[in-house]
Amino acid sequence: MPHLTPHLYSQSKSAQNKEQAHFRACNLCEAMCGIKITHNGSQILSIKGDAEDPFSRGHICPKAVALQDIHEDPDRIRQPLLKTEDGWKEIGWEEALDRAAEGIRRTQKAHGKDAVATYLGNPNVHNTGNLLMGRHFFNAVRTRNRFSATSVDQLPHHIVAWKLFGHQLKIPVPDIDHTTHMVIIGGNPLASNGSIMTVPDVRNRLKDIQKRGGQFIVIDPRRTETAELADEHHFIKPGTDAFLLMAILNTLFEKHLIDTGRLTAFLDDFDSIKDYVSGWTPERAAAVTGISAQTIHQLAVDFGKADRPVMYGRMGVSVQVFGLLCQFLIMLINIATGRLDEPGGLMFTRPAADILKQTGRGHFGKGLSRVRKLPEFNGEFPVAAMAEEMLVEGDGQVRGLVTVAGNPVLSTPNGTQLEKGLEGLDFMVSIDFYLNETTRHADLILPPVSPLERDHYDIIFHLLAVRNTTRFAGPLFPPPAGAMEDWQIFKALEDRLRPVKGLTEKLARKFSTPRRLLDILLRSGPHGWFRNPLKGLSLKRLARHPHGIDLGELKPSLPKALYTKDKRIHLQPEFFFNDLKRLERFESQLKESDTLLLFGRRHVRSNNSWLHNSHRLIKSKSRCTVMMHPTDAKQRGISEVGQVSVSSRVGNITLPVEITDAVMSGTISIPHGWGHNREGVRLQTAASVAGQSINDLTDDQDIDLLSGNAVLNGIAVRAVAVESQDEAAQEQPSAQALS
Ligand SMILES: Nc1nc2c(c(=O)[nH]1)N[C@H]1C(S)=C(S)[C@@H](COP(=O)(O)OP(=O)(O)OC[C@H]3O[C@@H](n4cnc5c(=O)[nH]c(N)nc54)[C@H](O)[C@@H]3O)O[C@H]1N2
Ligand SMILES: Nc1nc2c(c(=O)[nH]1)N[C@H]1C(S)=C(S)[C@@H](COP(=O)(O)OP(=O)(O)OC[C@H]3O[C@@H](n4cnc5c(=O)[nH]c(N)nc54)[C@H](O)[C@@H]3O)O[C@H]1N2
Ligand code: SF4
Ligand SMILES: [Mo]
Repeated sequence: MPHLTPHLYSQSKSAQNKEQAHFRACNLCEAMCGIKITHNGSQILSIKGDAEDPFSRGHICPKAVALQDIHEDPDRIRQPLLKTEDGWKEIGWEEALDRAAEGIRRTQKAHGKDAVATYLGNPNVHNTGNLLMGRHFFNAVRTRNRFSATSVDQLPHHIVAWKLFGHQLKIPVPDIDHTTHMVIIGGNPLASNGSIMTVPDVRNRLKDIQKRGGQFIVIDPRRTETAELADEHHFIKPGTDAFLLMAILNTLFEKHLIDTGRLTAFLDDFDSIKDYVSGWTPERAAAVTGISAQTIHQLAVDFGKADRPVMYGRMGVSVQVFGLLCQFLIMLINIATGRLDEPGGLMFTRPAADILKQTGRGHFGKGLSRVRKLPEFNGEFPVAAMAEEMLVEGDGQVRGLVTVAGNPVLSTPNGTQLEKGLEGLDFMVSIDFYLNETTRHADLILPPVSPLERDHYDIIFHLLAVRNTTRFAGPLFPPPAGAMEDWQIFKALEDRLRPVKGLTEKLARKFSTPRRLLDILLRSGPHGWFRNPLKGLSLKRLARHPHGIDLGELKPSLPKALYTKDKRIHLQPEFFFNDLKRLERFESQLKESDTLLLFGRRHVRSNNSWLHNSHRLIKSKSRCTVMMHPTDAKQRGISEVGQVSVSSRVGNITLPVEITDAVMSGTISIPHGWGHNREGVRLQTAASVAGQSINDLTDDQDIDLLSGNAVLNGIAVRAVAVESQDEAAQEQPSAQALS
């Protein structure tokens, strides 16, 4: 294959001042909407939906224009920054990379290689180069102290996929285009645009279920945008879904609505399930969930009798105290009714670039974290343990950190404590293009190019999409002279920290590029050139289709597509149901307490912590509020226009209240990703609407013990009215005061 010049696949002509169109997929969320960027060679004129994208059909959300705002943002870092006594100083790339490597080397030499930790944030998954070249990063910074946003997110999905199907990424997705009965538990696709379910234009796809005569049901402590559109919505007390799911499964058995169908032939360990769930009745679940026994019974029967049902659960059931048990139960309900690998049920994709064979299948508990002895999954420890690894003194203490595309101060539990950990580090380097709440603690910031200055191919989101499609785009604009992509930074660090001597090794490293790897993946994939030299895909062929190519609906693929050696599904109920003892203890606790429970929310104009610097996205009224039910507000004397001070074991924040019956009484909701008022943050627009961070309330000690995933929903809190800012300041308890 010829050496590829960086812009071979760029669709844009170099002619300046001439209006032209560039097509790519938006990389901001998981929906991968096709976009049409009109520009004149150097300036973006507009960003619109790409009507010719076979998957997104022209749909975009208000965030798409933020791609322009990020690109043009004067606050976006374009040159490496070094922290000096006189503040941040721009330095050249060679010096920056040398200093980064030196800092890592020095820390590892003094305290051992595990003394440098790594944290990888969410945008890594939206960055083709980072996904394909990640091994160069981990080869550069060899350490067992690896952390990422996975354990404040989808970790339970990986564990279920690994246990049952033999590969952590073999995750089935709801076939939303063919279902007639969809139950959405703890997901709000109308705001999030779908997750572990890539589903552009989700509003119309949900409405289509109704148009086909079907229905969809939402289970959520808030009457969300999705719930508003649904046929049914049921409030549930945060963190209690496992009771509901046990009761639904139990009722399916009781009412003889179990039929594992085609799966029976390759399904292990199903026989014991009935015994595990017996006794977990709708009445029992009603006592703790807030959903009536009658409704729970009906939910089960309707699901069992529906034509093509599917059950789907997302953040609300993943990042809570029984995250893994919930995701297992949801999978089990789909399996028990024969809905896995069936049209309209939970289905596997057939991505054109399939990385499953190239990636680790997963392992669990091979190592334990130093302080709390929490198990790793696939080489990563739960991020809830990151701060203590820095703060608790002793052998093996973390003294250095490399972050890539992450903002753990705002996104992981007990962010304030993490900041203390970061302050004490000997060395920290961040690969990021913003000076934010996390990167402000770094000694050095290495900024990669803007998302529009690089190739884009959705390695992960095609894998999780409700339809098989494929789409590639080169950069819209050439990167400025000397600028580096993340993966180039990875390799530059690797060259400095792990130089190779032999010519073959040197060449292998030099020629390892995302484009070459992607080309190989496409050629060797199920739609590839190796199978069909005349028409099969290669990167070059794909690049001729700027709107992407439709590869058809999802098709049944089991048992062949399983990654288990014996091509059978291993339910391993003893592993998951071991957690029922903990569930019983939790049940007693719930009955004794009437604490206010805090849960999160997303808004279509935010994207975790990092899009608030786009004026267009934040200009309407402040969204960082405490949503509270009228009854709860009244009890506490909180008025419509007031401020409310919320405290948990670990901290306290004060925010404006929004009194609404859209949240269940006994619960409050605060969005995450806010709190931009920390000193030294260089996000001018975001700072003007700073808000506060919910993760100054979430507790690093509160985890789903079965998986190690953080608990970000269902946090016990106290809320009081605040009349004045002075009073708010007085309300700040120390962490000890509440513990
Ligand atoms: N606009 C926007 N889109 C995004 C993002 C964003 O920040 N903004 N983030 C992206 C990312 S990284 C992700 S992971 C996805 C997440 O995608 P989703 O999971 O669809 O997003 P959330 O809005 O967090 O939905 C979680 C829902 O669970 C509910 N919930 C909370 N606690 C519980 C509970 O205990 N039980 C039940 N049943 N429900 C509960 C919440 O009220 C909320 O409606 O969104 C992605 N898309
Ligand atoms: N309470 C609560 N907390 C949550 C959640 C919740 O629902 N409730 N959701 C959780 C979830 S699902 C997630 S995924 C996490 C997200 O947690 P994180 O990934 O830690 O945080 P982000 O806000 O996504 O920060 C992304 C960072 O990446 C940078 N960035 C963007 N693109 C690139 C790039 O291409 N290269 C590089 N090098 N940097 C880039 C941005 O500048 C920003 O600093 O938050 C979690 N935290
Ligand atoms: S839904 Fe997601 S992918 Fe689509 S335009 Fe909005 S942010 Fe981009
Ligand atoms: Mo996420």
